[in-house]
Amino acid sequence: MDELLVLKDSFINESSTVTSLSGLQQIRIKYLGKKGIVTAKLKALSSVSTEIRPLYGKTINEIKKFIETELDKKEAELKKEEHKKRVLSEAIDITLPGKYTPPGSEHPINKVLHEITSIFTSMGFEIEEGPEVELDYYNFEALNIPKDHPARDMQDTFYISDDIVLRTHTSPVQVRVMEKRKPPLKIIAPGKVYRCDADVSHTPMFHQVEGFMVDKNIAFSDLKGVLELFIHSIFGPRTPVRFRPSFFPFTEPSAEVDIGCIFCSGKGCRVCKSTGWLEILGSGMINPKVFEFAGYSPDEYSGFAFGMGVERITMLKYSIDDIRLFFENDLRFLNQF
Ligand code: 2NM
Repeated sequence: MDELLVLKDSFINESSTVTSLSGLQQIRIKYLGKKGIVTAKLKALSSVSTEIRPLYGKTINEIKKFIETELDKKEAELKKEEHKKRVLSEAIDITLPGKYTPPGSEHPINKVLHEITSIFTSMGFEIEEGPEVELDYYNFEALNIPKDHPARDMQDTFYISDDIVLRTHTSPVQVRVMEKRKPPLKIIAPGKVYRCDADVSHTPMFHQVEGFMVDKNIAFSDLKGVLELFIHSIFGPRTPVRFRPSFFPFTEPSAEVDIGCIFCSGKGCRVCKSTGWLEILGSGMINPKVFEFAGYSPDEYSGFAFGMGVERITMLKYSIDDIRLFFENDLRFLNQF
Protein backbone atom coordinates (compact mmCIF):
# COMPACT_ATOMS: atom_id res chain seq x y z
CA MET A 1 0.00 0.00 0.00
CA ASP A 2 2.91 2.39 0.78
CA GLU A 3 4.24 1.63 -2.67
CA LEU A 4 0.97 2.92 -4.16
CA LEU A 5 1.24 6.21 -2.22
CA VAL A 6 4.87 6.68 -3.45
CA LEU A 7 3.62 6.00 -6.99
CA LYS A 8 0.94 8.67 -6.68
CA ASP A 9 3.44 11.20 -5.21
CA SER A 10 5.98 10.59 -7.97
CA PHE A 11 3.22 11.15 -10.58
CA ILE A 12 2.20 14.41 -8.88
CA ASN A 13 5.85 15.56 -8.85
CA GLU A 14 6.50 14.74 -12.51
CA SER A 15 3.28 16.14 -13.85
CA SER A 16 3.64 19.42 -11.95
CA THR A 17 6.90 20.28 -13.78
CA VAL A 18 5.84 19.31 -17.32
CA THR A 19 5.58 22.29 -19.72
CA SER A 20 4.86 20.69 -23.10
CA LEU A 21 2.25 18.41 -24.62
CA SER A 22 4.93 15.97 -25.77
CA GLY A 23 6.34 15.80 -22.22
CA LEU A 24 2.85 15.12 -20.93
CA GLN A 25 2.41 12.29 -23.46
CA GLN A 26 5.65 10.72 -22.13
CA ILE A 27 4.19 10.71 -18.61
CA ARG A 28 0.88 9.23 -19.85
CA ILE A 29 2.79 6.36 -21.50
CA LYS A 30 5.01 5.88 -18.42
CA TYR A 31 2.01 5.43 -16.07
CA LEU A 32 -0.94 4.31 -18.19
CA GLY A 33 0.66 2.76 -21.30
CA LYS A 34 0.53 -0.99 -22.06
CA LYS A 35 3.83 -1.41 -20.24
CA GLY A 36 3.09 1.44 -17.81
CA ILE A 37 3.57 1.42 -14.03
CA VAL A 38 -0.17 1.53 -13.16
CA THR A 39 -1.01 -1.11 -15.81
CA ALA A 40 1.62 -3.42 -14.31
CA LYS A 41 0.19 -2.99 -10.82
CA LEU A 42 -3.31 -3.89 -12.07
CA LYS A 43 -1.98 -6.96 -13.84
CA ALA A 44 -0.21 -8.05 -10.65
CA LEU A 45 -3.41 -7.76 -8.58
CA SER A 46 -3.90 -11.56 -8.51
CA SER A 47 -0.59 -12.02 -6.68
CA VAL A 48 -1.62 -9.71 -3.86
CA SER A 49 -2.83 -11.50 -0.70
CA THR A 50 -6.61 -11.92 -0.50
CA GLU A 51 -6.85 -9.90 2.74
CA ILE A 52 -5.64 -6.66 1.32
CA ARG A 53 -6.62 -7.28 -2.33
CA PRO A 54 -10.00 -5.45 -2.13
CA LEU A 55 -8.47 -2.32 -0.59
CA TYR A 56 -5.38 -2.57 -2.81
CA GLY A 57 -7.57 -2.96 -5.92
CA LYS A 58 -9.82 -0.08 -4.93
CA THR A 59 -6.79 2.17 -4.24
CA ILE A 60 -4.97 1.36 -7.50
CA ASN A 61 -8.18 2.02 -9.46
CA GLU A 62 -8.64 5.33 -7.65
CA ILE A 63 -5.02 6.27 -8.45
CA LYS A 64 -5.57 5.33 -12.11
CA LYS A 65 -8.69 7.53 -12.24
CA PHE A 66 -6.81 10.32 -10.47
CA ILE A 67 -3.90 10.12 -12.96
CA GLU A 68 -6.29 10.08 -15.93
CA THR A 69 -8.18 13.12 -14.68
CA GLU A 70 -4.98 15.01 -13.85
CA LEU A 71 -3.44 14.22 -17.25
CA ASP A 72 -6.60 15.41 -19.05
CA LYS A 73 -6.73 18.60 -16.97
CA LYS A 74 -3.04 19.27 -17.61
CA GLU A 75 -3.45 18.59 -21.33
CA ALA A 76 -6.32 21.07 -21.59
CA GLU A 77 -4.23 23.67 -19.74
CA LEU A 78 -1.18 23.17 -21.96
CA LYS A 79 -3.30 23.32 -25.13
CA LYS A 80 -4.84 26.57 -23.97
CA GLU A 81 -1.41 28.07 -23.22
CA GLU A 82 0.01 27.00 -26.57
CA HIS A 83 -2.95 28.55 -28.37
CA LYS A 84 -2.51 31.78 -26.42
CA LYS A 85 1.18 31.89 -27.33
CA ARG A 86 0.38 31.36 -31.03
CA VAL A 87 -2.31 34.03 -31.08
CA LEU A 88 0.06 36.51 -29.41
CA SER A 89 2.91 35.77 -31.81
CA GLU A 90 0.66 36.07 -34.85
CA ALA A 91 -1.13 39.20 -33.65
CA ILE A 92 -1.05 42.37 -35.76
CA ASP A 93 -1.80 45.75 -34.26
CA ILE A 94 -4.44 47.21 -36.53
CA THR A 95 -4.31 50.49 -34.63
CA LEU A 96 -0.70 51.26 -35.79
CA PRO A 97 -0.51 54.16 -38.28
CA GLY A 98 0.04 53.13 -41.96
CA LYS A 99 3.30 53.77 -43.84
CA TYR A 100 2.99 57.19 -45.54
CA THR A 101 3.68 57.35 -49.28
CA PRO A 102 3.69 61.00 -50.36
CA PRO A 103 1.71 61.68 -53.54
CA GLY A 104 3.84 62.34 -56.65
CA SER A 105 3.27 65.22 -59.04
CA GLU A 106 3.94 65.98 -62.69
CA HIS A 107 7.44 67.25 -63.46
CA PRO A 108 7.39 70.98 -64.36
CA ILE A 109 8.88 70.21 -67.80
CA ASN A 110 6.14 67.68 -68.58
CA LYS A 111 3.53 70.09 -67.22
CA VAL A 112 4.62 72.88 -69.57
CA LEU A 113 5.16 70.39 -72.42
CA HIS A 114 1.51 69.30 -72.07
CA GLU A 115 0.37 72.90 -71.85
CA ILE A 116 2.21 73.70 -75.11
CA THR A 117 0.97 70.61 -76.98
CA SER A 118 -2.65 71.10 -75.88
CA ILE A 119 -2.65 74.71 -77.18
CA PHE A 120 -1.56 73.41 -80.59
CA THR A 121 -3.89 70.38 -80.64
CA SER A 122 -6.76 72.79 -79.84
CA MET A 123 -5.79 74.60 -83.06
CA GLY A 124 -6.01 71.31 -84.98
CA PHE A 125 -2.34 70.26 -84.96
CA GLU A 126 -1.55 66.54 -84.71
CA ILE A 127 1.25 65.15 -82.50
CA GLU A 128 3.98 63.06 -84.16
CA GLU A 129 7.03 61.41 -82.62
CA GLY A 130 10.27 60.01 -84.03
CA PRO A 131 13.58 58.38 -83.03
CA GLU A 132 16.03 60.10 -80.67
CA VAL A 133 18.89 58.22 -82.34
CA GLU A 134 18.65 59.63 -85.84
CA LEU A 135 20.36 59.42 -89.22
CA ASP A 136 22.62 62.32 -90.12
CA TYR A 137 20.49 62.52 -93.28
CA TYR A 138 17.25 63.42 -91.43
CA ASN A 139 18.91 65.51 -88.71
CA PHE A 140 21.09 67.63 -91.04
CA GLU A 141 21.20 66.76 -94.74
CA ALA A 142 17.46 66.89 -95.54
CA LEU A 143 17.12 70.09 -93.50
CA ASN A 144 19.60 71.90 -95.75
CA ILE A 145 22.24 72.07 -93.02
CA PRO A 146 25.53 72.10 -94.95
CA LYS A 147 28.49 69.83 -94.17
CA ASP A 148 30.55 72.74 -92.77
CA HIS A 149 27.76 74.10 -90.55
CA PRO A 150 28.94 74.59 -86.93
CA ALA A 151 25.95 72.55 -85.59
CA ARG A 152 27.45 69.47 -87.29
CA ASP A 153 30.71 69.87 -85.38
CA MET A 154 31.72 67.13 -82.90
CA GLN A 155 31.73 69.91 -80.27
CA ASP A 156 27.98 70.43 -80.67
CA THR A 157 26.57 67.06 -81.75
CA PHE A 158 26.74 63.62 -80.13
CA TYR A 159 27.84 61.21 -82.87
CA ILE A 160 26.97 57.51 -82.58
CA SER A 161 28.86 56.78 -85.82
CA ASP A 162 29.77 58.65 -89.03
CA ASP A 163 26.17 58.83 -90.20
CA ILE A 164 24.15 58.36 -86.95
CA VAL A 165 23.63 61.09 -84.32
CA LEU A 166 21.53 61.85 -81.25
CA ARG A 167 18.99 64.23 -82.80
CA THR A 168 19.86 67.88 -82.07
CA HIS A 169 16.27 69.05 -82.74
CA THR A 170 12.92 67.37 -83.51
CA SER A 171 12.80 68.71 -87.11
CA PRO A 172 13.80 65.26 -88.49
CA VAL A 173 10.33 64.09 -87.35
CA GLN A 174 8.76 66.61 -89.76
CA VAL A 175 10.94 65.41 -92.66
CA ARG A 176 9.92 61.79 -91.94
CA VAL A 177 6.23 62.84 -91.86
CA MET A 178 6.56 64.70 -95.19
CA GLU A 179 8.14 61.62 -96.81
CA LYS A 180 5.15 59.49 -95.74
CA ARG A 181 2.18 61.86 -96.11
CA LYS A 182 0.87 64.53 -98.44
CA PRO A 183 -0.35 68.04 -97.45
CA PRO A 184 -2.39 69.51 -95.89
CA LEU A 185 -0.34 68.88 -92.72
CA LYS A 186 -0.51 70.55 -89.29
CA ILE A 187 1.92 68.71 -87.05
CA ILE A 188 3.82 69.30 -83.82
CA ALA A 189 6.81 67.16 -82.80
CA PRO A 190 7.54 67.24 -79.05
CA GLY A 191 10.45 65.31 -77.53
CA LYS A 192 13.96 65.03 -76.15
CA VAL A 193 16.92 66.45 -78.07
CA TYR A 194 20.68 66.32 -77.41
CA ARG A 195 23.44 68.87 -77.72
CA CYS A 196 26.99 68.74 -76.37
CA ASP A 197 26.63 71.73 -74.04
CA ALA A 198 26.40 72.37 -70.27
CA ASP A 199 26.02 75.55 -68.17
CA VAL A 200 23.28 77.45 -66.24
CA SER A 201 21.08 77.61 -69.35
CA HIS A 202 22.17 74.44 -71.25
CA THR A 203 21.96 70.70 -70.45
CA PRO A 204 23.13 67.91 -72.81
CA MET A 205 19.50 66.73 -73.02
CA PHE A 206 16.54 69.07 -73.20
CA HIS A 207 13.01 69.14 -74.62
CA GLN A 208 11.72 70.79 -77.75
CA VAL A 209 8.41 71.34 -79.41
CA GLU A 210 8.68 71.98 -83.11
CA GLY A 211 5.76 72.38 -85.41
CA PHE A 212 4.87 73.01 -89.01
CA MET A 213 1.98 73.63 -91.32
CA VAL A 214 2.12 72.78 -95.03
CA ASP A 215 -0.55 73.30 -97.67
CA LYS A 216 -1.21 75.29 -100.85
CA ASN A 217 -0.93 79.05 -100.21
CA ILE A 218 0.40 79.03 -96.65
CA ALA A 219 1.77 82.54 -96.03
CA PHE A 220 3.91 84.34 -93.45
CA SER A 221 0.66 85.83 -92.08
CA ASP A 222 -0.43 82.26 -91.11
CA LEU A 223 2.83 81.86 -89.18
CA LYS A 224 2.23 85.17 -87.36
CA GLY A 225 -1.38 84.33 -86.54
CA VAL A 226 -0.67 80.86 -85.15
CA LEU A 227 2.38 81.91 -83.10
CA GLU A 228 0.71 85.05 -81.70
CA LEU A 229 -2.26 82.96 -80.60
CA PHE A 230 0.11 80.43 -79.02
CA ILE A 231 2.09 83.10 -77.14
CA HIS A 232 -1.06 84.81 -75.87
CA SER A 233 -2.41 81.45 -74.67
CA ILE A 234 0.72 80.53 -72.72
CA PHE A 235 1.94 83.96 -71.46
CA GLY A 236 -1.36 85.86 -71.30
CA PRO A 237 -3.39 87.78 -73.92
CA ARG A 238 -1.70 91.16 -73.29
CA THR A 239 1.88 89.89 -73.84
CA PRO A 240 3.67 92.01 -76.51
CA VAL A 241 5.02 89.92 -79.45
CA ARG A 242 7.78 90.89 -81.88
CA PHE A 243 9.03 89.12 -85.03
CA ARG A 244 12.73 89.79 -85.67
CA PRO A 245 14.57 88.78 -88.87
CA SER A 246 16.94 85.84 -88.40
CA PHE A 247 18.52 82.95 -90.28
CA PHE A 248 18.05 79.15 -90.28
CA PRO A 249 19.23 76.87 -93.11
CA PHE A 250 15.79 75.14 -93.18
CA THR A 251 13.64 78.28 -93.42
CA GLU A 252 13.59 81.33 -95.71
CA PRO A 253 12.72 83.93 -94.61
CA SER A 254 13.36 83.20 -90.92
CA ALA A 255 12.25 85.06 -87.81
CA GLU A 256 13.03 84.92 -84.14
CA VAL A 257 9.98 85.56 -81.96
CA ASP A 258 10.36 87.72 -78.85
CA ILE A 259 7.91 88.60 -76.09
CA GLY A 260 7.95 91.78 -74.02
CA CYS A 261 10.04 91.02 -70.91
CA ILE A 262 7.69 89.53 -68.30
CA PHE A 263 10.06 90.55 -65.47
CA CYS A 264 10.36 94.31 -66.16
CA SER A 265 7.38 94.84 -68.52
CA GLY A 266 9.80 95.98 -71.21
CA LYS A 267 11.60 98.63 -69.12
CA GLY A 268 14.88 96.70 -69.25
CA CYS A 269 16.40 94.43 -66.60
CA ARG A 270 19.11 91.84 -65.97
CA VAL A 271 17.05 88.95 -67.45
CA CYS A 272 16.33 90.72 -70.80
CA LYS A 273 19.81 92.29 -70.77
CA SER A 274 18.22 95.75 -70.85
CA THR A 275 16.55 95.08 -74.25
CA GLY A 276 13.00 94.82 -72.85
CA TRP A 277 12.50 91.62 -74.94
CA LEU A 278 12.92 87.87 -74.37
CA GLU A 279 13.55 85.44 -77.23
CA ILE A 280 11.22 82.44 -76.98
CA LEU A 281 11.09 80.69 -80.33
CA GLY A 282 12.51 80.43 -83.85
CA SER A 283 10.39 80.25 -86.97
CA GLY A 284 10.23 80.77 -90.71
CA MET A 285 8.80 79.76 -94.05
CA ILE A 286 10.05 76.27 -94.93
CA ASN A 287 13.00 76.46 -97.35
CA PRO A 288 12.09 75.10 -100.85
CA LYS A 289 15.22 72.91 -100.63
CA VAL A 290 13.69 71.09 -97.61
CA PHE A 291 10.51 70.44 -99.66
CA GLU A 292 12.67 68.99 -102.47
CA PHE A 293 14.41 66.61 -100.04
CA ALA A 294 10.99 65.50 -98.78
CA GLY A 295 9.67 64.95 -102.32
CA TYR A 296 7.25 67.89 -102.40
CA SER A 297 7.08 70.40 -105.23
CA PRO A 298 7.96 73.89 -103.86
CA ASP A 299 5.85 75.36 -106.66
CA GLU A 300 2.75 73.56 -105.40
CA TYR A 301 3.19 73.85 -101.62
CA SER A 302 4.38 76.32 -99.03
CA GLY A 303 4.51 76.17 -95.27
CA PHE A 304 5.82 77.61 -92.05
CA ALA A 305 7.71 75.94 -89.21
CA PHE A 306 8.79 76.86 -85.70
CA GLY A 307 10.71 75.44 -82.79
CA MET A 308 11.05 76.19 -79.07
CA GLY A 309 12.88 74.87 -76.01
CA VAL A 310 10.51 73.66 -73.27
CA GLU A 311 13.06 74.26 -70.48
CA ARG A 312 13.52 77.88 -71.54
CA ILE A 313 9.76 78.54 -71.57
CA THR A 314 9.36 76.82 -68.17
CA MET A 315 12.22 78.91 -66.74
CA LEU A 316 10.58 82.14 -67.96
CA LYS A 317 7.08 81.12 -66.78
CA TYR A 318 8.26 80.21 -63.26
CA SER A 319 11.27 82.59 -62.88
CA ILE A 320 13.83 79.77 -62.58
CA ASP A 321 17.41 80.94 -63.16
CA ASP A 322 19.28 77.60 -63.40
CA ILE A 323 18.22 74.88 -65.91
CA ARG A 324 20.03 72.16 -63.91
CA LEU A 325 17.37 72.36 -61.16
CA PHE A 326 15.02 70.42 -63.49
CA PHE A 327 17.29 67.38 -63.45
CA GLU A 328 18.52 67.20 -59.84
CA ASN A 329 15.32 65.54 -58.51
CA ASP A 330 15.33 67.73 -55.37
CA LEU A 331 11.82 67.38 -53.93
CA ARG A 332 12.02 70.84 -52.33
CA PHE A 333 12.19 72.19 -55.90
CA LEU A 334 9.76 69.74 -57.56
CA ASN A 335 7.05 70.05 -54.86
CA GLN A 336 6.51 73.70 -55.80
CA PHE A 337 4.77 72.79 -59.06
C1 2NM B 1 13.11 76.08 -85.63
C2 2NM B 1 13.10 77.33 -86.26
C3 2NM B 1 12.62 77.42 -87.58
C4 2NM B 1 11.70 73.86 -88.25
C5 2NM B 1 11.76 73.61 -89.60
C6 2NM B 1 11.23 72.36 -89.77
C7 2NM B 1 11.04 71.62 -91.02
F1 2NM B 1 11.33 70.34 -90.85
F2 2NM B 1 9.76 71.69 -91.39
F3 2NM B 1 11.78 72.13 -91.98
N1 2NM B 1 10.88 71.91 -88.57
N2 2NM B 1 11.19 72.84 -87.64
C8 2NM B 1 12.17 75.06 -87.56
C9 2NM B 1 12.15 76.27 -88.22
C10 2NM B 1 12.65 74.97 -86.29
O1 2NM B 1 13.57 75.88 -84.37
C11 2NM B 1 14.21 76.92 -83.69
